[in-house]
Amino acid sequence: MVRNLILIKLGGSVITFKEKPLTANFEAINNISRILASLKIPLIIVHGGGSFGHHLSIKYNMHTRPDQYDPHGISVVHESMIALNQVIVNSMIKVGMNPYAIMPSNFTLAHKPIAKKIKELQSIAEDSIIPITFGDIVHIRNRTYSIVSGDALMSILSKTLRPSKVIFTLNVDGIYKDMNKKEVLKELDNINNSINFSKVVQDVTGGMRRKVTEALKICGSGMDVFMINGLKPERIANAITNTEFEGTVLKGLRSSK
Ligand code: IP8
Repeated sequence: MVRNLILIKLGGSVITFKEKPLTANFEAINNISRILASLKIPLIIVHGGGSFGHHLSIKYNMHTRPDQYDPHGISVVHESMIALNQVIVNSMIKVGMNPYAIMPSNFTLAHKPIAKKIKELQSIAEDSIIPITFGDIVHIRNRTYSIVSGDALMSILSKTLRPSKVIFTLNVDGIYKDMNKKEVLKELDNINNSINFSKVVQDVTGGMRRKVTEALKICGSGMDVFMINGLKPERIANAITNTEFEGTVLKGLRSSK
């Protein structure tokens, strides 16, 4: 485990207005930047697509399944993610952080990790620079492309780097035990070495389902995963500094030895 390395995903529903195409939530981004700037610890950031990448992926009918998609669609989806990344990078620079944008094609090949490149991200993070990457459309092989989600990148990075905390930010307070009562599960533990996934996800959205799937993969490798409302960023700081916070912790599977 890398001491003090924190891996954070900024969810698309936090950093953009999902129902408004190509519209960043500047206020939310700036609030997160201010909070993260106050934490002097090695960070790696991943962000989602929200109303940038997702909006255009739908328009050009592009998915995670590798296919020969419309070349123009490939270009504009990729560009939209760079545009959103720039908004976040500039917000962070303004508050004195040192973000360094890195495309997933730099450290993955057909969705598989390039361990040497990923370890390089760790060295960068230990040097007061913050690697910031994002879900993207990536080349697979023979003219085929596919969307790699920021959630999948969280799994890929966690497996190689084993950060001390893995945090997903959402636009809700955590994983709900009861959707109607908006009752948040504080902790999801592994029962008999497996987390009761079906019980957890039946009331949540597809987006949340994917997030929880990736989070469970990370838990399966022994790391705790935090699900926190990114619109209340002081909770992120509290989770990082081991102060009481509102959100859900998915407990990593520990070996029984
Ligand atoms: O929002 C999706 O990343 P996600 C990126 O983390 C694109 O699923 C290009 C749609």
